[in-house]
Amino acid sequence: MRRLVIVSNRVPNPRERGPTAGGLAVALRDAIARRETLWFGWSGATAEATATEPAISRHGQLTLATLDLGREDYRRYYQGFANATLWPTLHYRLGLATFDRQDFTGYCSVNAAFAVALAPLLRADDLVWVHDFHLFALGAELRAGGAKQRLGFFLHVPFPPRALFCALPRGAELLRDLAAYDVIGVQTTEDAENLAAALAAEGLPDAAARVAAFPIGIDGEGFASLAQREATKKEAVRFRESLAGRGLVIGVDRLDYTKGLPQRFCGYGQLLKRFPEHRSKVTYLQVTPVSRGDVAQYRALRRELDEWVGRINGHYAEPDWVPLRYMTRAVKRPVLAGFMRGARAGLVTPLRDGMNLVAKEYVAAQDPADPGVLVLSTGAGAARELDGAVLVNPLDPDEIAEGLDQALTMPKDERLDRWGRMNALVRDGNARAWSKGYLAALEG
Ligand code: ADQ
Repeated sequence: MRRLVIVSNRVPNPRERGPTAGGLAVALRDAIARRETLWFGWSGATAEATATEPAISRHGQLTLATLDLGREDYRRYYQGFANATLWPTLHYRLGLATFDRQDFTGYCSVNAAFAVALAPLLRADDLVWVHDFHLFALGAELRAGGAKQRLGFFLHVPFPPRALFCALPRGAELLRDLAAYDVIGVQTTEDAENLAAALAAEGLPDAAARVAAFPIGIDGEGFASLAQREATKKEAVRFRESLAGRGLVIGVDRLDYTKGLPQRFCGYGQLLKRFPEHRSKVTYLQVTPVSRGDVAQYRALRRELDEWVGRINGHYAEPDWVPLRYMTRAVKRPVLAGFMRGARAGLVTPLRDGMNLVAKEYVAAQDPADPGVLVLSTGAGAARELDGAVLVNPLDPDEIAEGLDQALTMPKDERLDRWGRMNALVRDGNARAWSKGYLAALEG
């Protein structure tokens, strides 16, 4: 079996195995377990200058090769072009994108530095799988250095319509870089159509033909047994008791402006206003650890959410009832899994999301005998697959309120029917099927 080379912005910490590992590490676990793998990327540490020699560590069949980033490169490539330019643009938020030519130069030079450091580690028959928007240019840099291996790319976030992407300065250059890859994977057919149209319009019809959708999945069975186990543990029991028999609505997201949190909080406020029968009968727990706290837009979002929480609780709380429990500290994934199982509704309303794994995790976590209802944004890639969800437009707080009301009052027969359809999909379209399907395409 050919060796797999994974390249991503961050390389996971090898100590974080099992339920604490990040999304990508979980999604790729099966692929890694089956064959010899080299995982290359940023160490997560910064230094005076970007390293030229990777640090190598071996863990059985898996070898990790990591580079420290120079502080200026970190600022230009990571905080700058990747997070402040590409992230908002790819999520259809052109108005939030900033462009700085030096950031773009920093982005290109880190992609080039990755290629130079990776090239000597490659074997002739390696399969190279590059992940996400931080590394659009890596394939072209590897080709420029003479790489002949099969090179694959997978974009975890959405790809917007061509006119939107091409409004980005240097957007055309990034499309030409993408053409270096043999397989160009995205999450949904909508993303695939958008990206193929952009490549074709750039005069790259062959690259357009290499674009395909590979919707990412989770380890549904693993998450289901985790949730079942955790629901009986001390933390989940104490939490359940604190609800005093009230129905639970749960939201789990990174603090990010793509996740639609102000609209979601407003929607919950509308539920309490327009459907007063739910007052004192329901509790909404939102777990949202702060991410990218050093970016101004994220600090502003945090303030906005603090205000929403104060407004809703100030207006509706009773001495013995807090309508919205909001946490910006991280809660461990296993504990969250146990909480999800006890929730009558999972509220997942990103404005745009490549897939959204929380939606699939919520489905997997449910008790098959008495499942809750997923209220899901039409802007999440997961909405293309999870047709048993109550779908809502995440920009319309009233629609969110109506969706929540529908979820909280849904008869058991309907809940069972909707959940059964979604659960079959989550189990079959799992992480293993995703990596297997992608690698089969990459092997050609
Ligand atoms: P993310 O934007 O990080 O991922 P998502 O897919 O929802 O979004 O979550 C990834 C993982 O992080 C999930 O396993 C989830 O449980 C965990 N997580 C999220 N919030 C958490 C919290 N508060 N506490 C603990 N764990 C939390 C990007 C894209 C997505 C795409 C994934 C995978 O933006 O659209 O689905 O990659 O391709």
